[in-house]
Amino acid sequence: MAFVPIDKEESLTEIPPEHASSKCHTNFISKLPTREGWSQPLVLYKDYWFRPQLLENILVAQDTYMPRSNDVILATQPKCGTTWLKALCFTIVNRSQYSFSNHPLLTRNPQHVVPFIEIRNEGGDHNYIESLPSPRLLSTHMPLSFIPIETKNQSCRIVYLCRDPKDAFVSRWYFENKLFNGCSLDLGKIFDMFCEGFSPYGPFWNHFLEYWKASMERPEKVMFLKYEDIKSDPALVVRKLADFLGMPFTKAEDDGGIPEQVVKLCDFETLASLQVNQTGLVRGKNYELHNSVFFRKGRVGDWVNHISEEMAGRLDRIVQEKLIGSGLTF
Ligand code: PAP
Repeated sequence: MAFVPIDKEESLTEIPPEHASSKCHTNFISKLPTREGWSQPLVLYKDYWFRPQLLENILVAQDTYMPRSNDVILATQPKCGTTWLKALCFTIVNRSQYSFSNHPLLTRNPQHVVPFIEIRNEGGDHNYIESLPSPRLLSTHMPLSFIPIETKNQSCRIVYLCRDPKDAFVSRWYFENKLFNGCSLDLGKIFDMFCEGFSPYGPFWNHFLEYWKASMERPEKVMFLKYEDIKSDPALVVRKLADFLGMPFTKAEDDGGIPEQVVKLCDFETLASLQVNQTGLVRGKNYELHNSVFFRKGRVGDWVNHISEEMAGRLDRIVQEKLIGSGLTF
């Protein structure tokens, strides 16, 4: 299987595409239960909370995305390591195309080389994904049950990445305050909401569990990863990813240290120090997003610097209770 690299500059936007059903979706969304507390009110749809604009994009994607059996989908709860997973998988599947010294990731943010299914490019062109040649490397924050795979009888491969909820929470708090200029969310208040499952794409435990169960049932199709496991042995995970993606490293590649070079290129320090990730911008119709918002600390356990032991214990107990019996633990 040869993945075709994306040459067109892709950018992220939360602006919904011009779509015939868009107005209809807007009306539908305006009638959904709404709750305030985050930087924007969230709406509840099929037991998950979303920003209204993103839900609109999801509904459009459900109408327009035509899964192909050889699609590979990188799925994450936001702030669980999407940028890293995109960089790793893009580098693994395109390793025969690019040398490490002249690699697209040296000049483009990882978020832009793997397009989201539901978040459209700047022009709002929802046909962009359909115009990509197979096999496609795509990404999503959608819960598994929202991806129109099963319904269209396709069986794409999915790589899911999750993270210790305490670190994902802290990362979300920073991101939210940076993304929405002037927004200053009270950490204690949004922690309470997060613990209730009220957060964008939350409850996070249901998001985790949907993919976890699928990975137990169909391990050849759904690979489940934890951010902490990549941190502890990145080269091992890179090898496992290459196997899962049907592109195992040859003995010569292994002997030549290619997995380690993939790790190095996609390492937080390497990517965060690049000019494109320090000063680059993504423009949407009514906002600008700095590439740097995707790089903060990139550490395991940074929560200790932001939430108390008592808060951590409370969240840990909730997570334990929600995941009980599933076999998934943190
Ligand atoms: P998204 O959900 O908005 O798409 P995502 O990449 O999941 O973004 O979240 C960003 C987090 O991943 C940040 O975590 P932090 O706030 O705890 O620091 C960011 O630093 C981290 N991150 C980005 N790139 C890497 C990388 N190459 N290695 C490890 N962590 C990374």
